[in-house]
Amino acid sequence: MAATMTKKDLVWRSSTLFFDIVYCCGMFSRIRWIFLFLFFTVSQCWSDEAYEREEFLKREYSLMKPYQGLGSSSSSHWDLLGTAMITTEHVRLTPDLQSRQGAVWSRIPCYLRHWELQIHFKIHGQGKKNLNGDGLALWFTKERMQIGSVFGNMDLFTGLGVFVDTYPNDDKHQERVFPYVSAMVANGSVKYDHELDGRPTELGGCTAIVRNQNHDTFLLVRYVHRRLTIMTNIDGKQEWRDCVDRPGVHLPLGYYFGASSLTGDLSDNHDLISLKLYELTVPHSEQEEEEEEVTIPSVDNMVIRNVEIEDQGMSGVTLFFTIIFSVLGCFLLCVVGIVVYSRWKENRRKRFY
Ligand SMILES: [Ca+2]
Repeated sequence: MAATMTKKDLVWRSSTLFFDIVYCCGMFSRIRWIFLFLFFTVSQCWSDEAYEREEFLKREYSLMKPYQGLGSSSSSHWDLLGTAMITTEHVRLTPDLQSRQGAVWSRIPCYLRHWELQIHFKIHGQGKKNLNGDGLALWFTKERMQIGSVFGNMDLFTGLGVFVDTYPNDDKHQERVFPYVSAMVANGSVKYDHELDGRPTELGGCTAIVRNQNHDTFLLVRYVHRRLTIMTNIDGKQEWRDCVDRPGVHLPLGYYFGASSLTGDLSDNHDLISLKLYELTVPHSEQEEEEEEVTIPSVDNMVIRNVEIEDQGMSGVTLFFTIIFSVLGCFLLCVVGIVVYSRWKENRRKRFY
């Protein structure tokens, strides 16, 4: 936004100055039309370049310093939950202590079609590498203000979750380097699988060495024309790197933005410095006009299903007791059958004599 305004201002000021000079010199008529033609051509090129140039910060969905009245006042746009607390420098979702859960949730449902969320965060703590946990998550969901096991939020959520997972629970897959950023879209019937670090349901992801860094670390989540893009800026070089790029992601309007975090046996400070939401103005596509309103989150070419029920089936303990009770039942039926049969046989014999 700032970059565009500067360029356009510069062009406009230059044009005004140029008109004055040209007018003074009496050459106004022909040159004016040539100049106007050039000006509009250049402006058109800039506006076609990219939607970032037309972005607008939406303060009602953003969380920035100073965090005055956050959570407590009625005019605040955000609520705090669990261990989340405000300092002058950040909103600390969890301290570097075991078994803590904290979150911040936007109070206003978001009806923007195209948006970009930039997250400035810091994860740091005393624990050595892989002796820290569990990470933080960003949310765009139907539900809000629920404490739970998925990075401090409820399981079986409806919407989008973006996870900065700092602890590798699944030690069988050593090829993946943690911390790891991944995304998941769920429709209220899918569990996040902690033991597998969410692998069965992830849309994509990337390694992001974000812990105990001295420089600032950022994450970007962009949703434009049903395309979900996640980028990281974590090297202190002010460069965005691609992490997830997935078309065909259908998210309903009217969901809530949130951020949450959880510590278990292992811990970290999970600090949120800012959440900035930009509305992106993008060229309207005919395809978009034809599309029906999304009511249930979904992803093209991906079946969102209940992993727990379909994949695990009957557990070992359940199977053991089912067999035991079946055998006992059969035995009992046989005993009853034998008793009834011998009584009947005895009665029959008595009748004969
Ligand atoms: Ca994990």
